[in-house]
Amino acid sequence: MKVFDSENIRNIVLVGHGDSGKTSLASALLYSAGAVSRLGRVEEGNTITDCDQDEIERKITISTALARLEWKGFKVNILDTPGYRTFILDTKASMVGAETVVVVVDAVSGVEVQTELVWSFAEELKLPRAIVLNKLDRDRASFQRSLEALQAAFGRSLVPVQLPIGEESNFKGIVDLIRNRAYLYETGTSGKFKEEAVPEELQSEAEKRREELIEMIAEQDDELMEKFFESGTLSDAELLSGLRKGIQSQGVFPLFCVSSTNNVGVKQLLDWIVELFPNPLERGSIPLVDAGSKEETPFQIGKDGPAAAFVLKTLADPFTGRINVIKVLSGSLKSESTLKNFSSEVEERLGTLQVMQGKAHEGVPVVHAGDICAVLKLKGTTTGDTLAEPSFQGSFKKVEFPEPAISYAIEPKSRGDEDKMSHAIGRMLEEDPSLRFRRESGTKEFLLSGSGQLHVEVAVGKLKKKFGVEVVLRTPKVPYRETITGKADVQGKHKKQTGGHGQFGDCKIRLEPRKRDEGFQFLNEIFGGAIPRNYIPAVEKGVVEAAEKGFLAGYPVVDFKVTLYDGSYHAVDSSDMAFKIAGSLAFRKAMELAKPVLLEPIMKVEIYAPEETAGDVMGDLNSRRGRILGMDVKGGTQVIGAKVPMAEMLHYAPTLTSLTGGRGSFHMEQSHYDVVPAQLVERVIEEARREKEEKSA
Ligand SMILES: Nc1nc2c(ncn2[C@@H]2O[C@H](COP(=O)(O)OP(=O)(O)OP(=O)(O)O)[C@@H](O)[C@H]2O)c(=O)[nH]1
Ligand SMILES: [Mg+2]
Repeated sequence: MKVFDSENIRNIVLVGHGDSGKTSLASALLYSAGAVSRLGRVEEGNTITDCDQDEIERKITISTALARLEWKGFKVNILDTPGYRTFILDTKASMVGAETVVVVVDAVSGVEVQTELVWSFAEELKLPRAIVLNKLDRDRASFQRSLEALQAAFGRSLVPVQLPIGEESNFKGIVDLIRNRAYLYETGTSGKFKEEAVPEELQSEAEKRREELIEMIAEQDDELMEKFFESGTLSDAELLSGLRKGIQSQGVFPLFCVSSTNNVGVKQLLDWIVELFPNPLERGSIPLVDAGSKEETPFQIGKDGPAAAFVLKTLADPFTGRINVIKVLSGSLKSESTLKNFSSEVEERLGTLQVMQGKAHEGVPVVHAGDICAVLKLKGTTTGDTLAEPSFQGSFKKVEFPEPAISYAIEPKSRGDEDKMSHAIGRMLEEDPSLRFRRESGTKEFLLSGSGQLHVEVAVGKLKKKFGVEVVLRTPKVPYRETITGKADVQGKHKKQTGGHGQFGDCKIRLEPRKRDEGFQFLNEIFGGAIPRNYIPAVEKGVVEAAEKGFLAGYPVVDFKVTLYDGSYHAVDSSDMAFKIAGSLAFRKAMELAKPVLLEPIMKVEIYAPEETAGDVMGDLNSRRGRILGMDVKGGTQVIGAKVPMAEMLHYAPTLTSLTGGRGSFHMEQSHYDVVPAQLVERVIEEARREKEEKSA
């Protein structure tokens, strides 16, 4: 396997809305460069980058895959990411691996919701961007309309460097505005083309667009601007170097034209990827946390210095074991070397470094700064970790994952498999840090959370296929809580005289509400030893235990203050146990008087729906006790923000699907707790009682 120097490497990440053609473009790039012998198709399940069984079955990308090709002496690493919102966090995490973000846009639909989202990720990560306008061969594809929408969304620094020749099914080539030449492709998907002069009917359009491009490039640099004012144009060399710089400094976002499935325009795109896009050493600084001071300092990818690499992604392969995809950010990494994991503090011995082609991998002796490779079977290393020679003394900043939107209660099909299930889920979490698994203390259920129904379903499918654990998913119970709205002042006395040793504990407490989320507070105001000091923790424990058991419907009581201000004791009969019981008794008595209420979790929901269905979606939200917070239109999609009680959102996904004809999606996270309206309280209490009976039956 060939080894490439940092300067001869280009790392690109393909991002975009679901179905825009990222995987097909990766396939066309690989085929055009001769890295594979046929043009893989998503429909046929034979692309290099949709290599997982689930991806092949569903015909969508679920998890980022890495592939590579060689073009004119350069190595291009391609990260093909998911476009579906449900999996978009994987996309974001993969973006840090590239120096150029290639935003793939469907020429029929133009700017879509996820186009904007991935653009905002790239902005946040300060990454250079290029746009590939794909599917120009489709009916109703439009260069003009797509360009207008793109410039409206992302500004006029987004400039075409190519024009399509022929429309829709007649799309057969491109005019390259940089070289001022035309490239006409043969029909079929061979990728064979002829270079010609710009066709006459496109000359005036090409000239106008070329001038716009030159002007935009001149604007990037004072010297070029001066030159442009003097001579009214730029030389080819200035155009090229100016465009390179403009892309790198994120002042220019070039737009390319292709049809991935017809393999048109792809070879010119390859030319420009290696000629215009920045190499890894030209990447702006990335944050590095010093191992000693824990301070963040800017770090520049460099060939010198100790070897260091960042783990972009961890895959759990049932056959190969753990695969870590890493990017070398400093020095050169050699096969069979020993590195320190600066995140988990373990020492890792690397085997042979592997370069990836989708699922397949192949050994290499050394990998230089900026290149991406894989290492197999590391013990204690996962996504976001830093592996380095001990003298490196630092770790790169991890990508943070927000709380997932949807939770399901999960349990193994066969009882007693809890441990096996937890273990398998643990392995899966390594691979997918946007999944979460926890036990909800309020309801005692195991919850598996993901960014959407599909995400959790795919995870459950994997549990079965990869780890042989079958589970059932249920709608999770709503973790209601209880609190008080009034005050109470009571005495709790526990006195028992049975045979030998008696029991005696006596306490007086005040119970008062606290603000939402202020939690529990216990104040001891006993003076003069009415209760000896060593019994006071027992009173508190009694209160806490009673509060956990709830009062109205068995849900934990939260946000209250207890002040213990008096009591009495017995020299012989008092004990921790007696005072604990007294504390519990006092608490329950106080609850009766303190106007208890039920609290329910309220979700912050964001819904994406086609504009024409927005009315129905909002009507439905109203019937779910939802409060609309705001509305926004993004490229034909209505974005609705709302707060809705969790209890009303448990079966929302199928409703949204039917309201929007399958085109809607949503995202939600817990916002806060609010009082359950009086007319619904009885129902919740009743349900809780029934459940308790079922359990004890
Ligand atoms: N006509 C036409 N169809 C295309 C083109 N590129 C992709 N497609 C089709 O569009 C569909 C989606 O293509 P993919 O490559 O899977 O899209 P993707 O962006 O990778 O999708 P996700 O990974 O699910 O986000 C497939 O049916 C492709 O055959 C193109 O240039 N022209
Ligand atoms: Mg894909």
